[in-house]
Amino acid sequence: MNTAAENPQSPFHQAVHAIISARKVCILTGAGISAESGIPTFRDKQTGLWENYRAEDLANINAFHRDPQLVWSWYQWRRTLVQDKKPNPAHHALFEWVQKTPSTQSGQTQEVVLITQNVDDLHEQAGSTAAHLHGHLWKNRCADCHKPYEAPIDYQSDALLICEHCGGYVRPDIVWFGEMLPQQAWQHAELAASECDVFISIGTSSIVYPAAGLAGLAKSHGATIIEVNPNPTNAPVVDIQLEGKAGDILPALVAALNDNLT
Ligand code: BV8
Ligand code: ZN
Repeated sequence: MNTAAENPQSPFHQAVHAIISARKVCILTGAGISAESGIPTFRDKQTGLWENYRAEDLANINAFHRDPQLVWSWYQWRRTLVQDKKPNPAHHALFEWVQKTPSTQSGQTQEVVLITQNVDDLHEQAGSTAAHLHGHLWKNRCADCHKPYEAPIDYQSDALLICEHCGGYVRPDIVWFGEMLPQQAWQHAELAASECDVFISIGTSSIVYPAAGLAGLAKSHGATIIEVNPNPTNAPVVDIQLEGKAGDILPALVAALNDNLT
């Protein structure tokens, strides 16, 4: 019996065909690509101390101004959760794809741009370079003068840290709800989405803007939109739905590409 991967009409084959003929590919990842590494996704129910809080209610500047200790403790807790987590086969497959500087069927070098909404560093641990639209869980800066805070931090401690330059509180260098995205990363993402022939959305519920608007931007410029998610968003913008876990689909996809891309 034909499995999905063998059936030439399957979404998997359609995706491979679209990618091997694409000169430019833009990949956007969300929390779902890190799920198989053991990092809860952004909308997973929180656990323990934090089960009565919604991430959106803590990841915003008003919450930090209202109760800096609560928000800082939440990030310190998340850091203890994430610090021992490692990349999974999906992260490694993306690195392998880009690292092999693939060329298309017509022999042109294929350009692959990786954009992430995630604040973990699992793409970097796997060797990839990713543009971070929402910042970095491991970086900190002053909430007032915005100077980076680079002293080592004990993630087990909840003690609020004070900026040596202005006495302000130290906060994670992360984009909170209601805050602008880092200009350089956002412009890089907009350019990559508007120029690509194929846009692949991996492990995101496509709820948070402006990142969730990138697929529509790519589509408006003629790109084919592929989604990798075990729970399809069924967004009208998606052309090819690859229903499944990133850790299963990405290695199979890159293996199929390797057969077609030199
Ligand atoms: C902005 C850092 C301009 C925090 C994050 C009022 C005022 C201002 C703006 C707004 C407003 N009202 C609405 C907005 C826009 C707002 C927004 O979009 N809100 C949503 C809730 C509607 N956006 C903003 O505020 C942005 N800024 O607009 O600035 C501005 C500024 C001022 C005034 C006006 C305009 C800033 C958004 C950034 C927020 N920060 N993260 C932190 O991490 O602590 S966003 C947060 O959500 C995470 O970064 C996460 O990456 C992101 C998206 O979530 P997902 O990655 O999609 O994760 P999720 O859990 O939702 O889904 C996981 C998916 O994986 C699921 O689909 C699941 O099925 C799938 N999955 C599970 N397992 C697997 C899998 N997939 C594959 N394989 C698996 N194994
Ligand atoms: Zn300061």
